[in-house]
Amino acid sequence: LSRVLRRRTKLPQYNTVDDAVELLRNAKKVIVLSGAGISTSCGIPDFRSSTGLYAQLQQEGKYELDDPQQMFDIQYFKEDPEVFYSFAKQIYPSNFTPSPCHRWIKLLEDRGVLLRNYTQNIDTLESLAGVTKVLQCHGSFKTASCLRCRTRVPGQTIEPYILSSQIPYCGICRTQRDAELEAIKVYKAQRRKEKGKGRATDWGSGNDTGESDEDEWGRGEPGIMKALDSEFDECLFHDREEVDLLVIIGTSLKVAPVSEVLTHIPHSVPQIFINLTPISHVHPDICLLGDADTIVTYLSSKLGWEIPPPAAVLHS
Ligand code: CNA
Repeated sequence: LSRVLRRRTKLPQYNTVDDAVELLRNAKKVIVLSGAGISTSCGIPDFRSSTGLYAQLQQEGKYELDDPQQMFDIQYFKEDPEVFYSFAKQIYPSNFTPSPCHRWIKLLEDRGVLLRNYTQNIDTLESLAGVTKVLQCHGSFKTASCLRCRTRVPGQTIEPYILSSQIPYCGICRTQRDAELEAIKVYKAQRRKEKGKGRATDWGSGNDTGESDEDEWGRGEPGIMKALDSEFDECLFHDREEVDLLVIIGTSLKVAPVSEVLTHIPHSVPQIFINLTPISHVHPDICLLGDADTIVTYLSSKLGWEIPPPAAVLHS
C-alpha cells in the first residue's frame, strides 16, 4: 500500500525547455507572476540590476537606502516621501510601448488560459497591452489617496507633481488647513482688539509666542498623496484553488507579498521561472535564464503561437 501511495503522490519532474513547452501547451489556468524585468526592454529600469534604479540612486549619493524596497515601504514613505517622488517619473506610464512579454501575457489571455497576471509593476504596461485579468500587487498610478484624510483621486490629478519630481499634497486637507488658518487669523485679530481695549481674556492668553499661524495650526503640511493603491489577498485565496501552472517572469522575488505567492500555491502546481539572473532563495521546477522577451518568443515559436505585434495591442 505504501508503494501505491508513494506512486500516487509522486509529482512529475519538470526540468527542460521542452517540459516548459508541454506544460504551456496543456495548461488551462495559468498564473503569471511578473516583475520589473519584463519592462526593462521598454526603457524602464528595474530595481536590482547593475543599471537599475537602486544603483542609480546610490550613485547619485542622494539617499541612504539599506534596501531598494524601502522606496516602496509605507513607513519609509511617510518619513521621507521625497525619495519615492524623486524617481517615480522614471516608471510613470507615459510614452512606453509594451514589450513582447506584456504581449505574450495578452496572448495567454486571448487563448483563454490566463487565470491572472499578478504584476509587481506599477507602469500599467500590462493594461496598455490589453491584459484585463491583471492585479497590480503594489498598486498603480491609476488612483492616489491622502495619507491623512484618505481622500482618493484619479492618478492624473497628481501627474504634474510626479513628472516634476515634487511631493503632491491633498487638496481637501489644504482647503481645510486654509480654513483653519483663516479662523486663527480672525481669532488673533479679535484678541489684539480686546487687548487694545484693555480687556484681554484668558482664553488664548499665553499663546502669543510669535509662532506663525502655520505653526499654531500644529499639524504641519496637508496630507501627502500616496500614489499607489492595491488589493491582493482575496485574489490569491481564490486563484490558488484553480491554478494549474505558475509562470514567473522578470523578478528577483525578493519583495512581499509576491515573494510569498509560491508558498501559498499547492506544491503540485508546476513552476516555470524566466529571468536574466538566477535566484537562490526559491527553487522553481524549471529555470529558463536569459532575456525574457527572447525566451517567451522562443517558447511561442515552439508552440506555434504568435505574439501579437505592438500595433495590434495598442489599437485593440
Ligand atoms: P527587481 O528586484 O529589480 O528584479 C528584477 C529582475 O528582473 C532581476 O532579477 C533581473 O535580473 C531581471 N531582469 C531584468 N531585465 C530582464 C530581462 N530583460 N529579461 C529577464 N529578466 C530581466 O524587481 P522586482 O520586480 O523583483 O521587484 C519588485 C519591485 C520593483 C516592485 O516594488 C516594483 O514596483 C518595482 N519596480 C517596478 C518597475 C516598473 O513598474 N516597471 C520598475 C522598477 C521597479
